[in-house]
Amino acid sequence: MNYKDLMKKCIELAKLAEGEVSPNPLVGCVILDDKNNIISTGFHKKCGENHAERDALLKLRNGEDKGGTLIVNLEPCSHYGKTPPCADLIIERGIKRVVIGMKDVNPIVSGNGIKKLREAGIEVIENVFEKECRELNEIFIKNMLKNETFVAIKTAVTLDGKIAAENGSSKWITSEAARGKVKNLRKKYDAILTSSATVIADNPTMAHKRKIIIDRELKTDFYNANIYADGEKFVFYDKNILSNSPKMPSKSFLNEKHITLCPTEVTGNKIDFSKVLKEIYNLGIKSIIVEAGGKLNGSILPYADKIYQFIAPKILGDNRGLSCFDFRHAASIEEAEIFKIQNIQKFPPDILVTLTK
Ligand code: AOF
Ligand code: ZN
Repeated sequence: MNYKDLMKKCIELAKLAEGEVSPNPLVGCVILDDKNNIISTGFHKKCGENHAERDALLKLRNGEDKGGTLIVNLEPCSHYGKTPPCADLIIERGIKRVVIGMKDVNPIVSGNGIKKLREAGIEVIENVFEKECRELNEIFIKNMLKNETFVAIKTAVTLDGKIAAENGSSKWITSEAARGKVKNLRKKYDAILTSSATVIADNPTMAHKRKIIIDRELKTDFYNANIYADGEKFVFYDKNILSNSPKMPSKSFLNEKHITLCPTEVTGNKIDFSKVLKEIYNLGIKSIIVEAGGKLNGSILPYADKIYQFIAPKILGDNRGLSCFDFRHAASIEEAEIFKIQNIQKFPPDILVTLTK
């Protein structure tokens, strides 16, 4: 039996909860009866709620699934966490075969779920459609293996790589279809990160439940800028700015507007992004999407796991326009940063090139 299409279905189910499960993985599950008919599906809907396997199994009456096959994109868990182990329920229900997309990278589980199932006499088929399953949970994998926040950068550029003309105008380089896709991408990430330069130049709203603003000198207008209108805000600024400086808003104002000030290290006018990213991880923000100008994009590029580059078929043809990664003078092509193209999609008349490290 070819389980690839059913694994694809697990991925589709898992994606229904995109943006809802952090810090947990995205997981979907399909159950077949002993004649290989689909009798149930499920997915993990929210951190703290039932895992995908439990969700799918509990929709069935005990006995209905006896002798059946369970397909799931992540190894079933073996631990008592917020819910009891899925492996135990699978064994209890008399499932005879479990098909898994990838081994769990969570050290508490990692292989123990598979072992438990095999010891109970269940046939386990591993690594089906593995590359796609790993891609689905790239954030979870980075969090678990490195204890670091996953960093994606989004840019919208002309064919000649400019994010704005010399006068700063950038509305709009890409089409409405492309900008609609950006709204969808944002949902996958725990927070949007931007810079004071972008807030001041474009006054964007960047609708999201959490926003991070890099504002070294506290130059943004906390009272009027659109970015502060909704959501939870974290502002990283130079820790040397005194708490009694006139730029510092009052504690009660900050509370009322859901703004948290995060003092951070600055060396020679430059924010230390490795420190900022650690602080972001410690705040419980497991993934970010960066939407900013060339300077910030360039500074954070060494930490980027992914780039979403929207490209419009427009040519500025002017070397004074603003570049999307503007952080150095590169004298030769040997100095280029190299990424891999993961995917190319059309959002007419533009394209989206998705790149990874
Ligand atoms: C999920 N959903 O469908 C599966 C998970 O905090 P807990 O108790 O929900 O446990 C989370 C861990 O369970 C998670 O890190 C992963 O290792 C494992 N499997 N988690 O959230 C699921 N199957
Ligand atoms: Zn589980």
